[in-house]
Amino acid sequence: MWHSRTLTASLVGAGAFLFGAAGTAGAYHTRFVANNCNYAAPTPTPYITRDGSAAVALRARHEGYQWAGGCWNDNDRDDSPNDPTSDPSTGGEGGDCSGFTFKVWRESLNESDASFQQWGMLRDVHGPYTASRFRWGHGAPNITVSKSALTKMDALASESHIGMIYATNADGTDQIIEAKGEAYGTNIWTRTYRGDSSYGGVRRTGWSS
Ligand SMILES: [Ca+2]
Ligand SMILES: [Ca+2]
Repeated sequence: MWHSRTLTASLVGAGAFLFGAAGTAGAYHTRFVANNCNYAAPTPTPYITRDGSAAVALRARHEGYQWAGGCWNDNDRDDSPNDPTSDPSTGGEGGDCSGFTFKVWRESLNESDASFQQWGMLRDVHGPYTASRFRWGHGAPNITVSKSALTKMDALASESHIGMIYATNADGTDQIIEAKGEAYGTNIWTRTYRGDSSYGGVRRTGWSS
């Protein structure tokens, strides 16, 4: 979701820098990424299942949210709470909605490459897709699909958000696993995105099962 806010972020970031230069800002920084994350190359994986992908996603449950981020641990707590939501450079724990989806779907940084790439939990990577770009099926691995055809670990995406389907409830709502926001972190919530016309169905192609 960060792309559409890049200009705003730049302006706010510039302001934060000036403020920081005065020596009074920056106390919120946990330096989570700097202290915990890495830039290791991904491991190509020829076989990927929806259940396996759900297990990968569950490791991020109860972890933090970081705008434009993509690095988390598995201690079931947000290690970087209360970061300013307007600042994409706080270096906190967690993915944002699209970074989380990118990593769980094991996508490549190369948008024309549909292969599966396993990124470590502590690998700081967001990937090239915003929620909006997922929404419209951008990138070789991604397609749009009818919402009625969606199944486990497919996604519902809007111009500003994306979440993956962990399970579907009897009443037609979905249990969505998503990186929701700074105040919420990453978790599973029952959502009505499927019935919301601003959301479309999105699928990562190539699953083994
Ligand atoms: Ca954590
Ligand atoms: Ca945070």
